Amino acid sequence: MEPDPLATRLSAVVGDAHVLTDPSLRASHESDFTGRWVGRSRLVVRPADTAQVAEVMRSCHAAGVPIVPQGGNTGLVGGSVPDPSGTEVVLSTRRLTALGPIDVAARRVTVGAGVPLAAVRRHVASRELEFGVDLASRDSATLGGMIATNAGGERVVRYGTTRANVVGVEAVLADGSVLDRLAGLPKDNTGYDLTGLLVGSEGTLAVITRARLALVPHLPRRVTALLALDSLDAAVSLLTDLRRLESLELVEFFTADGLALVLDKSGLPAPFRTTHPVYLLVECAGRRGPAEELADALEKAPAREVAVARTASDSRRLAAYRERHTESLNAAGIPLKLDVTVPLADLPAFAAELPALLAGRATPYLFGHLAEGNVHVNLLDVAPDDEEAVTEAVLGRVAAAGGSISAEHGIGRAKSRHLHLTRSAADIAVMRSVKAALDPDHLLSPHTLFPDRD
Ligand code: 2HG
Ligand code: ZN
Repeated sequence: MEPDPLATRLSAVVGDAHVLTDPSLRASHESDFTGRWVGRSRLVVRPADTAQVAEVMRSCHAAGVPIVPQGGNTGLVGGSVPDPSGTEVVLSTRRLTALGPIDVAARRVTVGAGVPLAAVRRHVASRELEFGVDLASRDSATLGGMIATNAGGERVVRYGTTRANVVGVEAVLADGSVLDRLAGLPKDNTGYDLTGLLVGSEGTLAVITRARLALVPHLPRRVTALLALDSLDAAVSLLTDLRRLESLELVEFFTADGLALVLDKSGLPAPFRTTHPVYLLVECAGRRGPAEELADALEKAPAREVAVARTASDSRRLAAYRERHTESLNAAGIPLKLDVTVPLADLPAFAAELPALLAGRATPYLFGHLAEGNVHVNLLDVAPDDEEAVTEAVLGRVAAAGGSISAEHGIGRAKSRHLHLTRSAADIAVMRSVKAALDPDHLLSPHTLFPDRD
C-alpha cells in the first residue's frame, strides 16, 4: 500500500516515531475510557513543541484535513475522540511537557499543555504553593485538556473553575498561526480577552500549547470528614452552615446506591456499620484550626454518623468513597453520563423526580459537587433505543429549572444537539461567528459543540 502522503509530511516535522498509523498504536487515542466513544483516526501525531504543533496545523490546513486535539483523553463527552470516518487526525499534546520555573513572588508558573495535573501539583509543592483546581483524574488529565474544557472538579467552592486559575495561554490556530497571550499580566486592558475565549472552547478554536497558571499558597493544616445524612434536603441546608467556614475547600455528595456500587466494585470496607441515604465528603484547610472550625460546625449538624480523618492517608481513604464512583460505574457497564447543574434549592426535588422522568428506562446514580449544584447523573442499564429520550427528559427538566446541561464536562459530541436548551439562538449565533472567524474551514474538532457546520 502507498504510504499516506500526510503521514510522510508529518513525519518530517515530528519524526517517524511520533506519527502513529498502525491501528494497534492508535487504538488508545481512538476511544474514551468509558468505551462509549469509539472512533477511527487517519493517524495520530505527537508534536514535541509549539513550533511543531504550528507546522502540523499548517500541513493539515493545507490538505483540508480535520484535527481533533487530545490531552489525557479523560473527557467524558466524546470531544477528544475522532469520529468513525477515519479522516480525522488526532493531535496529541502529551509530549508538551515543559514545566517552567516557579515565580514565587507573582505566584505563577508556565507549563506545557501535556503536563498532567498531578505533575503540576508536585512541581509547585516544592515552593509551598498549590494549583487551586483538583480532580479525581489528576494523574491522567492534562492542563491543556483541563483548560480546553474549563474543568471544575472538587475545589471550585474555594478556588473556582480552571478559568479562574489560568491567567494566560499560548495556542495555535487552525491555519498554524501562534497566539501568544502567555504573559497573563494581572493588569492588562488591551482589547478582547483571548485567553478567556479559549478556556472552555473544547478544541474548536485552537490547540492550546502552553499555559500560565495562578498558584495559591499551600495550607498546612487539613481535615476531611465523611458525614452520613438523612436526605439531600439535609445536605443542602448543612451547606449553608458549612459555607460560613473560611477554611471550607470541598463539599462532595453521593448516595447509598453509589456507595454500595463502589464497595462492591472496589472491595473497600464500608465507612459506617449501617447504610444511610446521603453522604457528604467535606474538607477544610487553613494555616491554623480547620479541624476545630469544622468540628464546631458539625456539632450542630444533623449528621447520623461522622468519620473524621486525622492523617493524610485516612483522608485519602475517605475521599476514595467519592472519587472511585467513576471507575466503579465503568466496571458495571457503559454509563450514560449527564453532568448537569441544578439550582441548589431545586436539587432535592430534581433527585426525587428523577425516577418518574426515567420511567424505569435506567438505573440512576447521583453524585457530585454539592456547592455548585453539580450533579453527575450516571445512568446504567439504558437500552440504546431509549438513550435519546432519557437524555432529553433529564436535560429538559434541568433546563426548565434554570440549570445547565453541562456543568463541567463540556458539550463535546454528546450534547451538541441539546446546546439550544440552555444557550439562546443569539448566543449560538455569536459562537458560530467566533468559530467561523478563527476556523473558517471548520477543521478543528468539527463535531464538537455544534452538531453541524451552519
Ligand atoms: C468527577 O467528579 C468527574 O468525579 C467524573 O467529573 C464524573 O464520572 C462522572 O460522571
Ligand atoms: Zn465532577
